Amino acid sequence: MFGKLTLSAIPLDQPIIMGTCIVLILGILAVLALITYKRKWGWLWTEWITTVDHKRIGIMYTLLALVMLLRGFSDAIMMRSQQALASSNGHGFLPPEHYNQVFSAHGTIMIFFMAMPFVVGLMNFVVPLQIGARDVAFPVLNSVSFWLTAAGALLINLSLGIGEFARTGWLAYPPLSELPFSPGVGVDYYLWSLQISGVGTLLSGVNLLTTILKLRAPGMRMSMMPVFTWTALASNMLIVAAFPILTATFAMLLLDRYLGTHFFTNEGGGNPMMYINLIWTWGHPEVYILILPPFGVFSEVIATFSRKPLFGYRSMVVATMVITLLAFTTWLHHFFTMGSGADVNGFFGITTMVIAIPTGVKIFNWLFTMYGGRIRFTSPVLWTIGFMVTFTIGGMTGVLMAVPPADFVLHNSLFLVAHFHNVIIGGVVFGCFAGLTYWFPKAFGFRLHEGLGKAAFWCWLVGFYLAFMPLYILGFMGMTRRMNHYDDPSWLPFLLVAEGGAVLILVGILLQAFQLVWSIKKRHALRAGADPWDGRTLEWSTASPPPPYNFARVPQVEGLDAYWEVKQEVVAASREPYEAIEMPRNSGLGFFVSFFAVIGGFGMIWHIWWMGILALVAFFALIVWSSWDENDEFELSATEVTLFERANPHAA
Ligand code: HEM
Ligand SMILES: [Cu+2]
Repeated sequence: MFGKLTLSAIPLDQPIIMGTCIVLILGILAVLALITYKRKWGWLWTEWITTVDHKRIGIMYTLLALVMLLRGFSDAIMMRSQQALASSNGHGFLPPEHYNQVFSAHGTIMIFFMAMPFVVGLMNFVVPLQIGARDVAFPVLNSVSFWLTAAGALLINLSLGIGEFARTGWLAYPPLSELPFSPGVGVDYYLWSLQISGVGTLLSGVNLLTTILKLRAPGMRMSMMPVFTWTALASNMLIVAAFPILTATFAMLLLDRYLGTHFFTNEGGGNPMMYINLIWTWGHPEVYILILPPFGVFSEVIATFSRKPLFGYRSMVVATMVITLLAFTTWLHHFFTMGSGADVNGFFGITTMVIAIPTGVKIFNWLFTMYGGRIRFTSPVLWTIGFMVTFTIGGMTGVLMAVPPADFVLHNSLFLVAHFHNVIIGGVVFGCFAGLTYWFPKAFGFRLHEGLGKAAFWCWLVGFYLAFMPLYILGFMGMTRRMNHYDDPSWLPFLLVAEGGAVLILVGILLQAFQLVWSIKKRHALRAGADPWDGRTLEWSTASPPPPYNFARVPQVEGLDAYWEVKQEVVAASREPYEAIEMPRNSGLGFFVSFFAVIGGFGMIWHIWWMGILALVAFFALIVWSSWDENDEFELSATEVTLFERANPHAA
């Protein structure tokens, strides 16, 4: 009846896990009680859960990312503390099988449920506003995408209290992830959660791609698109091309585990290296899916706060597109040690180094934009400068590892761990924070407190260098990654410094949490108008927060930096009366579909076949049934539009 699920699935003997679970359950109950007490259920349902408004969906993605950042960071600080304690005779507080789950959980959650939702959330919120559109191309599908991502996040986090996390690292390499070596439910949690959220990501990619190609305001040729929109276009092209590979690869591993096929086994004609080739054919493009939109954020931030058009717009666009193409030609640099021979390794080493050229072009463009500009050193600018320095160091260590003989020495060492955190924190995370502080006033109508934001930035920056520079040295000293215990006492001082860095990052995160609470409390004093930064692109031409329809009159675009041009010209406001606007209706489809996805995934993970199959049938039935729903739009009357526009004056 309940498959493999018994009471012993709950790790009652593990005080750390049980303590965490109790705190989490109490926290969730408190939130639910508060919502009930304040009678906010109806509001939550109509304004958020069933919304199809791209801005609200973007905000929910970002919120999910911030919550998952806390989870991923808790794992990180546990690992840092373990390694600070587990030298020579010390054994730390995490036994090996638990440590393996912690690094797997950290990597998986940070990439799939922190970085991805953050980037997708920013794109969702900003892109339609930047191109002068009223929403994305398929608003209901957008909500389905978000809820599938949330479903994946929920499912994988259930493994904390029911069952276990995979111990196979963030990419679950076979043969370790095959049934004989990982008989528990950890890998199944991993696979089903990522399949569900992966479908969500793919659908969102299709949606944003269509939006950018089809819904640009009249007059906005592709050569007039803001750079963030260009990078979003590139990122979503990569999503559409790469995510099906991930889904197919995981599907094969699932078949191996559930039906005894031999795609990636060692025996029966299988080949584990096939998995590693496939997963990195997705995986290398994935790093560009994550980094290109932050490149776009930095471009917007630099242009705005230097009060200059971006230097080298065309070369920026070309560089972005070159990176997009090259992203698919470098996957083998993740396993030079496979033994494919000097020629193959040489080829992939060179393609990897070639990517440094368009990236360098971008760095110089940003520098030249700042050169001679009247720069305002706001916190988005600090994140950007922190990025330029940090990312350049990370990029150079990447080029170093693209040299196959060097990689043979550094492969799987802490040097690698330092390298990828160097680019992913210095690039993606800093970029997301820059974007968050930059567009926050647009989303909510008030700014985040600057002083607290700057303090958080400095904690993150200094904390990052303390936490990761020692790992480069440790890598050269021979310390491999994923170690629960070590016997070489000369490593300890470096690991202690790294622990200090992680604690400083923790202070940064706490400051950010405080910044959010404080800014909400002081929102009247921090109130921002439509255009708080003197922006250049269309999102700043509508009210903050924008009305559901974004633009009362669809803007007419005549060139690059569309809004900046308008501001220079002092155009007489149009006196034409407003017209009624067709709006998409709210939809519960995303929520219900994801509900069944969680139940279905849970059933499949625990081999509760009736539950898994029933829920998956319900999942598909709901999608098919909803496609007959034709009553999906309503009209917002001209009077309502006029009332809103009169109450919220803004330039265009
Ligand atoms: C915020 C501070 C962070 C700290 C202190 C930190 C620390 C660590 C540590 C100690 C490890 C394990 C190293 C080992 O193998 O021994 C690790 C692995 C990893 N981290 Fe982070 N990390 C942080 C942020 C991030 C972020 C933001 C991401 C991605 C967006 C990320 C992605 C990963 C991945 C993919 C792994 C590899 C997991 C594996 O071995 O399978 N980390 N991190
Ligand atoms: Cu790569």
